[in-house]
Amino acid sequence: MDGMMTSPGTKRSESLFARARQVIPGGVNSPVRAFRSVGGTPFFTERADGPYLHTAEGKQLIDFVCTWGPAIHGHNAPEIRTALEEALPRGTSFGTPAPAEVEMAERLVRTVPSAEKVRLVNSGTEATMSCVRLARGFTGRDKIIKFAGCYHGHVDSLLISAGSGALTHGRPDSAGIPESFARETVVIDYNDSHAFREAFNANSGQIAAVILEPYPANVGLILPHAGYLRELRKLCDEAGALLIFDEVMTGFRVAPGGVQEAEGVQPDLTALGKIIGGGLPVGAFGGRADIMDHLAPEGPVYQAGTLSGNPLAMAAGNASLRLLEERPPYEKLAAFGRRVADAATEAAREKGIPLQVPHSGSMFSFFLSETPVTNHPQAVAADRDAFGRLFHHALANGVYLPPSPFETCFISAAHTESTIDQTCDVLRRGIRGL
Ligand code: HOZ
Repeated sequence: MDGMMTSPGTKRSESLFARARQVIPGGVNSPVRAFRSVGGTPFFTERADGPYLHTAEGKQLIDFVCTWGPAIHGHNAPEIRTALEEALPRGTSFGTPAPAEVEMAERLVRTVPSAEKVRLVNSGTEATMSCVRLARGFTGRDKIIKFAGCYHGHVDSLLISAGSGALTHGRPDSAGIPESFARETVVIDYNDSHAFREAFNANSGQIAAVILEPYPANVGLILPHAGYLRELRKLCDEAGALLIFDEVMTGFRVAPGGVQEAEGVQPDLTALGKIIGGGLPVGAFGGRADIMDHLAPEGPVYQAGTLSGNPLAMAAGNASLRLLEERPPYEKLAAFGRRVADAATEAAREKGIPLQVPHSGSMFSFFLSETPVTNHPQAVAADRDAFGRLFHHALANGVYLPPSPFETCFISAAHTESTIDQTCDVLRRGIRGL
């Protein structure tokens, strides 16, 4: 494949990036896209189809970012495109209730184990922000517990010790967040039950909610110790705090019902996004009916949105979820995930290179680390320069990994045996050359 897919030329992308930097801060509309963690100029994408991105230079890349998760059916899936084409002539926004949002809500309630009622929003950030406000309104308490390295979008009270772009750019605590807000957020390490108990003891009767990505996936991918999520559930119940799962990345990804289905642990509230929009901007949050009914107009917690339940977004999202029901890709995705992880791990073992490849279904990441990574301090201690070299080797050979070790790779149903074989081959050679 080296001969066929040499390193993407960057001339047009460089010129676009130079123009972008004049008018967009950092030249990007979301920081990780700037490639600061791995170096170099980001390529621009002209179009995307199936498992491939096609760059502004006309190069084809096997894509393991999958638009940061949503593209579980691959890019430009015909069924989603058709649904959009059918919806478009009926109008782009109504500002009234519409049938497709009921279909979406029913589908979410049917599939996500803990969701008795849901509300639709426009992004994962809105979903987590609304969960936190609702939890505070419901419990009458102010403090929340979050986990270092977990990223819940750019919500003020959650952008503290955050993962994803915040971590990539070395600023896990964003400027612009008042100290008084930050004081309401208690941060602890994931997978540490002792720290969790201590946090509750130190803030007795004050914790409204505990929010986490049940599989943290914005710090690389981290998996829970056996029984850990169950223990969080139990301690939340004892303390009268709500448990919020941010399943924006894992919902409909690790299983249709997300981690809560896979692990059999039910939160009180769940934030969703990405896959449920089929590539259009959608988020949702849902949970126990008695909690959700605290939302306006039923209750005192205000939340609203002009474009919430947008008919085009609902059309794409319903088509995406319908496809998952009709042709569940989960077994195939998990088999592909295992193959990539095994190929990389084996190549590293042969050469004595310290590498961990945590994976769950179609999600995986790379930590250049001697020992398994179970929390944020271990993730940031892994060798980031080596990750950057692996990233650039892959890119030069036609494989696009996320441009930061603090993100997660995704596989889509449009990936084929042959694209996975090519990827394993590229990774083996990249790892041997580290
Ligand atoms: N930070 C998000 C992924 N973990 C989105 C990144 C992007 O869209 O650039």
